[in-house]
Amino acid sequence: MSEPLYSLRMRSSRLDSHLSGCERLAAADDLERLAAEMVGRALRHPRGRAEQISLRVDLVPAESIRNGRLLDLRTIRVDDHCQGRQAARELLLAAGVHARAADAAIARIALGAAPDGRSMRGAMLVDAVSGARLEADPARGVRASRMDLTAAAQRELRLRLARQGLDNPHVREALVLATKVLAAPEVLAELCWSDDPDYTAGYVATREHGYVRFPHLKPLGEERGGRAFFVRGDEFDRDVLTAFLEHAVLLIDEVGDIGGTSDWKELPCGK
Ligand code: WAQ
Ligand code: MG
Repeated sequence: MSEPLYSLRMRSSRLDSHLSGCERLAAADDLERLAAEMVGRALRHPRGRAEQISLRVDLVPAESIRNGRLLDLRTIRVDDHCQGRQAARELLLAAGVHARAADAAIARIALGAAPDGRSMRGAMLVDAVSGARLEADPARGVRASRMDLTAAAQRELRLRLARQGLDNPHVREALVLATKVLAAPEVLAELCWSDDPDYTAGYVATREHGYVRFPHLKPLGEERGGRAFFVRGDEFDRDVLTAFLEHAVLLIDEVGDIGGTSDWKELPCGK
């Protein structure tokens, strides 16, 4: 790797509550444009205009940058969020998450996983067997950052997503985030749905099936969303995993398969 990169992290809030966040990697030449884009996004969020915006920029040394390949993506057709959550649950079980842990995580995201009943700023760490929450701060959770696509991979991804009608920032950023999260060996699976009231889709990411989207994991208008990273309790060191998710630098240079939409039964599950 030649060129050093900057990590950009944006976090915004409104009415003392988390509004949005975004994390990117950028070469020096792109830094100003990306920073302006992030600020613009916080000012035009579907839940209202940000009242506080924090933007943090850190140089990441070239030698710390690892490359990788994006998870494959596919969409499973579901009629509504009840069916979507059922399908997401089955996929989590197929990845080795125990039923009580999957059910607990779904229920917590649905009820607002932060102590005040709203969405967290980051993700829950969930023991895949017991369902216990393991993150140090239940309002903040753990935030994955320092991951992005190379310019060439970004172009290729946008082309492939556009063919499926999916080229939007939610999909692009979530796919990159899930790829980094699954790069941690102690993470078995991730579950996510958006906290934006106008965006009902979510996904389960696992090593075996990749990034599997469900068009409905919550009802339209619902503001509670979140993420759960399911970890194997026996292999898990919270500080090591948190340091990896927050600090390891992943620059994805290879795009995975971007598949179409299929019915739930077509997914080869539980083999
Ligand atoms: N690290 C950990 N957790 C995060 C991060 C992060 N960098 N960013 C957001 N979260 C958590 C936080 O609890 C948010 O409330 C929640 O995730 C949702 O964040 O169609 O838009 O940015 O394939 O609203 C998924 C489906 C969309 C995309 C996800 O998430 C698709 C989305 P949002
Ligand atoms: Mg959001």
